[in-house]
Amino acid sequence: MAAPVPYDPQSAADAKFQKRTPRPGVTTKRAMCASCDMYCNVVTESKQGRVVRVRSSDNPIFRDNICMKGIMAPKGLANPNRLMQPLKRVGERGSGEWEQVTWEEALADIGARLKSIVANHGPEAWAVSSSMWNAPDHGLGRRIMNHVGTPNWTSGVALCAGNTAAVNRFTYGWFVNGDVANSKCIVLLGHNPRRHSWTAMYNLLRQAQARGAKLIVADPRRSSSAERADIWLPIKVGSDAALLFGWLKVIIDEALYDKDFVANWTVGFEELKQRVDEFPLERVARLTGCDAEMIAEAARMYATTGPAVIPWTPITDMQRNSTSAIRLQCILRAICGYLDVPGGETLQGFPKDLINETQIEMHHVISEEQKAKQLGSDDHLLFTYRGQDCFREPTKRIHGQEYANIVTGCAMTPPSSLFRAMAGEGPYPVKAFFFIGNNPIMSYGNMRLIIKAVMNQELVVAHEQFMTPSAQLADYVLPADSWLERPMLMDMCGWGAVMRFSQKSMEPPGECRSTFDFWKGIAGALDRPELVPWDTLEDFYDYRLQKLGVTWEELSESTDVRFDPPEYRKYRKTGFATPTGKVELWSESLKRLGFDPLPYFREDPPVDPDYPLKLFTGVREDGFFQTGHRHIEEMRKRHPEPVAFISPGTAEKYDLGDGEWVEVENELAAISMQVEIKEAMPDGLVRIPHGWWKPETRQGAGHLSGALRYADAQVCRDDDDYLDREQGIPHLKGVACRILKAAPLERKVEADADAVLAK
Ligand SMILES: Nc1nc2c(c(=O)[nH]1)N[C@H]1C(S)=C(S)[C@@H](COP(=O)(O)OP(=O)(O)OC[C@H]3O[C@@H](n4cnc5c(=O)[nH]c(N)nc54)[C@H](O)[C@@H]3O)O[C@H]1N2
Ligand SMILES: Nc1nc2c(c(=O)[nH]1)N[C@H]1C(S)=C(S)[C@@H](COP(=O)(O)OP(=O)(O)OC[C@H]3O[C@@H](n4cnc5c(=O)[nH]c(N)nc54)[C@H](O)[C@@H]3O)O[C@H]1N2
Ligand code: SF4
Ligand SMILES: [Mo]
Repeated sequence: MAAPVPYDPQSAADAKFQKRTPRPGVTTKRAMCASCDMYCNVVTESKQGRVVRVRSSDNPIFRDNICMKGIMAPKGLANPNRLMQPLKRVGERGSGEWEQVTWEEALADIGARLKSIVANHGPEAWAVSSSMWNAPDHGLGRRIMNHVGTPNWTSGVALCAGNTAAVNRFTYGWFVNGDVANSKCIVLLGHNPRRHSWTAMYNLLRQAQARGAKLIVADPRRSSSAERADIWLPIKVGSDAALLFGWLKVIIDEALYDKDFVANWTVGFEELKQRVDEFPLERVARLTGCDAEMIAEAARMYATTGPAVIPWTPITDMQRNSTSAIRLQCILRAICGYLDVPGGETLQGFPKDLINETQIEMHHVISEEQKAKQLGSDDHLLFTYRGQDCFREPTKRIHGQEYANIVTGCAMTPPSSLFRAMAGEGPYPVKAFFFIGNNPIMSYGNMRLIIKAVMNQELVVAHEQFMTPSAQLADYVLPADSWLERPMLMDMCGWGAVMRFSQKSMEPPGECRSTFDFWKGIAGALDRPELVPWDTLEDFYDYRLQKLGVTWEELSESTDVRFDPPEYRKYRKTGFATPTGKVELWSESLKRLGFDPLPYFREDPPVDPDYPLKLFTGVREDGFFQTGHRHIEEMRKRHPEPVAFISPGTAEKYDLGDGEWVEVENELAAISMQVEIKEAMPDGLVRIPHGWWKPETRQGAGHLSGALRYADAQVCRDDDDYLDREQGIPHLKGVACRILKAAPLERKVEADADAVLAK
């Protein structure tokens, strides 16, 4: 989740709302679109109680932030596929047989069964997977889990921004928010915002380039950002960490770093220098496939055209070397003097006037003994409680609270460890699994293991808008409201010191309820109603805003965004929120946890002749958000089928034509897609799209509406070679595979699907 609003409170405060005069019979509301995790400020227009139009904000700083997914939201959410009633499974799990029940019946049964699981197996036998951008619960889920005593919470943020936040803390104690709007040089590692993908970020980048900022892009593909870049580094997939070592080599050898900052505010520069010396440019050129002189030129541009930013990128969140790749970005920012300066990488903290989400979560109430049981604490522990404990004291020292669950990624169970335990391969049994605003079987690595894990549960509960492949395996599917149908107060979970407001535009349809109501219901069903004492979301927001002495309603009527005044170089007064108070280039904390205290680079395993190609999952489609939106006809017209991109050279080598159906296969599974030959792709690389299923096709365990045929998560490996050591997240950028014409393998996919059904 990210919402890069310009870090420029003055312009936001001064922004004159040119509120348009509504047409007769039309009601307008200021809202935040949550059809993706960008959360653009928008305006909704309603007639007779229904939203009929979503348009961009009246606030000039957000004027251009609107994309087709946001525009299509009223239609997508009014789709006949929308879940309207609570459903209880009546046949076998995954049989697709349901009966309608009331919320009260569902909650009473869920509560009774959960209490019994907790009594018989311990609270840690209850796990939850949730993505706060889809289903913001403002920390209430964790609050209940912490009181019950289970640490086993995971999320899509494990592969997207939450893990980056957790890794950033190991260098300078917090997560940076790049001031793109005022930067002079921007580096995109893969990350490719477009008009319909991360629109607000795309607009910020375009504005920055228009006023002269340089753009450096590293991407194996000639992406649209690469085409606009001052320097494009056509990097080998998955080799970002090696590239950044090359940059450091140039910057240190040529003394382009900020000597005062390094001398006064860092520890471990000499040790870092030694490690960097292992990466002469010839080696880096071999590892990355890029020209050595071009690598050097990019490094010089980054170091000397400051202030520069390396905006957060999910590409380095999903690699075998993720922790090192992220640490190297942190180190570059620090030694080049870009931390906490205008146009650089701001360290903002929580919004000061708000009870923040970490405070709502109450991580101090779960006992140390229960925290120690968090799955993954013994191996891939970086974003678990045990890993993040290193920052309790320094965070208290600087931010006044011990815990900072930045982007909700700093007290998580690694997904791979969780799903193994749920499948019966862990240190203790997990018996109950809830997923809220998350499609878990398709959203991590090794989908078939996750299916096994879900099937192995005694209780599975989904809170969803649609009957996703994951929901098809639940015992209860409870219908969720949408961003049009609830008020929202977003802090950025510590990523930025900003509050953002979204008004409710219409009533939720049918029996759809908010995540707040879901957790309030669960608290009641567990006989702990006092944990969610507020009657409504608005009451809860009033509570969180009490320091300001205004109500949610008053505030949301007056503005859509509220920044804390920016402060720069705060570390000069307080130090950094690390154990040493400095930027830790060499990390004692990582060493104590059993990891390399410096970044390093694990090379790819040798090429297996059976799987000579490499695949990556990504390049988001304009019309969908992640695994969602496949039910919207207009969007499916744009992207009717899952498509694998390959280069003309690869097409020729394997005798494949445009539009031909193929199987992309590795040791885990085979998935079906159509080939699209793209000049922009390098030879040997296959792009597969994320999250494909077809809601119009057969539901239930054997098909899962096509997920068993198309979903990328089936070929995303989670064995040790393919997991980042420190975080345990899967490598989605460079997985060995082969491509075969469809005919013989079509049968294999069917056979595999049958095998899953038979289990
Ligand atoms: N294999 C693989 N795994 C990945 C990725 C990948 O490329 N490949 N990408 C990763 C990335 S970048 C991300 S961000 C994560 C995303 O992971 P998720 O957050 O799971 O994303 P979605 O697939 O969008 O699933 C969200 C679900 O929430 C539902 N939903 C939407 N709004 C609401 C709401 O208001 N309330 C409730 N209760 N439900 C709602 C939608 O119907 C949808 O089914 O996945 C990560 N996992
Ligand atoms: N329309 C739409 N917009 C979306 C989303 C969506 O589903 N639909 N999802 C949103 C979410 S949750 C996210 S996280 C973002 C993701 O959006 P981006 O960060 O832009 O990621 P991708 O589009 O997957 O890929 C971006 C680029 O990374 C390149 N790439 C692939 N592998 C590597 C590698 O190993 N190294 C480098 N340097 N580059 C590589 C690809 O060639 C591609 O050009 O998009 C957001 N925006
Ligand atoms: S980028 Fe599009 S879908 Fe995402 S929040 Fe903005 S308008 Fe909505
Ligand atoms: Mo993401």
